[in-house]
Amino acid sequence: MILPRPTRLVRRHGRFPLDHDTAVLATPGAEGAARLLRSLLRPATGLPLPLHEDGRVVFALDPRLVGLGDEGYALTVNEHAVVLRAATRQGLAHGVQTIRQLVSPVALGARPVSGVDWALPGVDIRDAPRLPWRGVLLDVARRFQPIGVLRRFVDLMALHKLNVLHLHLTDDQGWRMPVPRHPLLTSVGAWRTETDGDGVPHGGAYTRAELSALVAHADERGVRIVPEIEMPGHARAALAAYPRLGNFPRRRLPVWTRWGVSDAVFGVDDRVLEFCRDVLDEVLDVFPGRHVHLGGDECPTAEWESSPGAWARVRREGLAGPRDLHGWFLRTVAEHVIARGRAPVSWEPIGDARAVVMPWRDAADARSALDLGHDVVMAPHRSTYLDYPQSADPDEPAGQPGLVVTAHDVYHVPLPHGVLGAQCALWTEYVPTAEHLERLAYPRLAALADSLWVQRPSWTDFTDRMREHSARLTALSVPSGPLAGEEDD
Ligand code: TNX
Repeated sequence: MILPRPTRLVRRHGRFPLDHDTAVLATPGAEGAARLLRSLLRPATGLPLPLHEDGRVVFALDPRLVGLGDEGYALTVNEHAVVLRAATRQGLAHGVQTIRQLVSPVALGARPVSGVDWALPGVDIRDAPRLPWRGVLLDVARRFQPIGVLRRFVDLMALHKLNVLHLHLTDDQGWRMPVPRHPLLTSVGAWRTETDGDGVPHGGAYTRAELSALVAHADERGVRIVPEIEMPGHARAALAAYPRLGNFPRRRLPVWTRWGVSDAVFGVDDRVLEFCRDVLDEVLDVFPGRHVHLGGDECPTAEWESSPGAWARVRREGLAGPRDLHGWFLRTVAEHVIARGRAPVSWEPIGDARAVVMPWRDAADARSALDLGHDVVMAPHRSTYLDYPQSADPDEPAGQPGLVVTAHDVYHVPLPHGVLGAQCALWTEYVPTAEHLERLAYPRLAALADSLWVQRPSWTDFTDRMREHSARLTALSVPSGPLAGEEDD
């Protein structure tokens, strides 16, 4: 049983044997998908799957294939051949994951297994997602994760045909992306002396080469990365590196060692805007995707209220008061992103600048954002925040207190008509290890993936699929949590 459930799947007679003689034929542009399948199956099966013009596993990139959208694919398996066709490389990448799921679950493991029949069952599949934005936020600012953890995170997303990794790269507690013109962002801003009084220093940053390689790795798997640089709040790591970016330039602040929302926010003079443009230019360079997230959440205005520089800006821009500086700041920076041909994303609507908005407080906020003409990606915390525990079981690892978000809650994330999709968020204040991260992510991300992909989501159908899918997660050593939730729809 494939997860997410394919749009249309018909079983056919016959099986296609995958063995040491099986070769792959790829049309121009489809070689990447062929390579991907080989690298995914190789560790457990040992099958060489070489490229050969007589290959009977056929990968075809065919831009004239219509009716399957940007991400769809068509797959036929019978006793003679496997034929995967798609109009885009992303469609092929999703098809590869389906082929992988048609093989025995042990094929997903990292170590060689013998004595297993790797044959594929005969099928006829036409498949395409219901919604185009099926995402996950990963907060690497609160806890730095080595790049290998991110690669594996992308691999697991791809298995579920999730297609957007929203990388939360900066926050009060750390800055993870190097910007050559502002080297202290990572030499200072990536490090904090301790967290919550534990006395243990924490930090780390990626290199540009690592991030570029991650972009390419994700792209081969049909996943795009939306980088987020937080502004004007959640900016204390940047202020620790460059105090002049703050409202009180002579004040020295360390990278924050507590959780919560720091009062220290960006100042509003021209040098700060110039800095933000520099940072974003580097971000646009490293991350070629259309969307760039500007943050924009939880920005206390107390500092602006008491800063003469902020009042000067209020007068210069003809604003009603310091509270309006938040919208002004984001609008100004968003214009820069738009001028570079990209699309800004933010947690709140940015005035009249068209943006992708992610309502996170309440699903009802989506309606007003849609009415204002924004694109909307649902991120309401009650159904998508994976830092909350996924069951009330006392053995459940600790998370953000206050709420339980079950797989059932995620599956039923509200999707008002007209939204682009939804995403889950893995904030990491309460997530100390990479293992804990995966434990929180699954099976809830599988629930999100199925709910956004299939045309008519059904919780019962999903849980049936999940029983088989768990064997795949086990083969991949994913320490997944309980499938908690209601028993029916
Ligand atoms: C709210 S939602 C945040 C994050 C925290 C999270 C903790 C949003 C845009 N901001 O900064 O990590 O809650 O659950």
